[in-house]
Amino acid sequence: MKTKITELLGIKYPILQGGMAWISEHKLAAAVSNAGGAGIIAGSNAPVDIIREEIHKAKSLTDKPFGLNIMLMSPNSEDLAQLAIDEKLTFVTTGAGNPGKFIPAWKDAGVKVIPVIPSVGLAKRMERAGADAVVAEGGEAGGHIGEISTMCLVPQVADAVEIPVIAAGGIADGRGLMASLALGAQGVQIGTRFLVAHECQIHANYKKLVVEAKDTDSIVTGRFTGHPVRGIKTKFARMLLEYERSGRSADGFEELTIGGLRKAAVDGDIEKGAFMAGAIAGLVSEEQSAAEIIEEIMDIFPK
Ligand code: TUI
Repeated sequence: MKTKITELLGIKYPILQGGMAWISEHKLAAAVSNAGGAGIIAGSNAPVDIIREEIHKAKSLTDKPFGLNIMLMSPNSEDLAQLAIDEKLTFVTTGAGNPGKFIPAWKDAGVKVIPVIPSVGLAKRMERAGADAVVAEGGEAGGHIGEISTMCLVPQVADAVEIPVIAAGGIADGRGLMASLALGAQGVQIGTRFLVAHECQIHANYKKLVVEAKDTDSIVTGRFTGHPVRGIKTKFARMLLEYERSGRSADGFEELTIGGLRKAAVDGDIEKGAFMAGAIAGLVSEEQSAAEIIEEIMDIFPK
């Protein structure tokens, strides 16, 4: 399948794997890239040396293009921005902020820039700053999210910018890809379904929660902090919702949730983990290899 995104990144299928902090490591990224999509290593909060090693390991597993996700709220973002240049990566995606100040250096180095954005205004700003494409991420996505649903965001962003748009949030199968293309996107970014890929090295408890989730098992916590996060509705997540409804302080809330994603992904801690996942988790019902996932997504398109 050829779209502006397959052309831009030199990939077979217009499917990016979400750059998920604490989750998207070299093994998953390389498997997705080998299967014809675009794998992404998440920079997370990790020291730059660890991420350099992750990139080297991915390069040992694939000769296909893959990218680096930089979470702009994290203190290592400057170092990671340089790392993408030093490692001559095909592309970077950015989240949770404005990557404008890094874009000229990436462009000079030939690193393609794909900011993740939750609104039309930011998409336009990123296009003016020189972005090569944007990921328009709707509020159905897992993790830190914006307010607008994917169905409403994607066509508005597609109308507002000339650069290609990648849809994200609530997409897990071929129907989601087809719908995204109908909305004006040139590709999709998928996170939740890749959580349960065999090559994804998160704790088994995390995968089990995603596989067993039904449609109503996804909730958003922390709206009152200004950093809403979507994840699986565990007992802990329900407690957080009660906390925010009780009118207690945002500082106390942050203290409760700090390190929650690590606790989920690494320790599988059901009691205190933040099992971030998208609203489409209910559709994800089996663990498969990254290649099986991608082949299944592409299955509904004529060969
Ligand atoms: O970044 C994400 N999703 C994430 S980051 C993350 S790590 C985390 N851990 C604990 C608490 C909170 C986060 C988990 N999930 N998605 C991309 C995304 N970017 N969603 C929303 C945005 C965004 C928000 C504001 C992008 C730009 C932006 O700009 C603000 C400005 O004007 O600078």
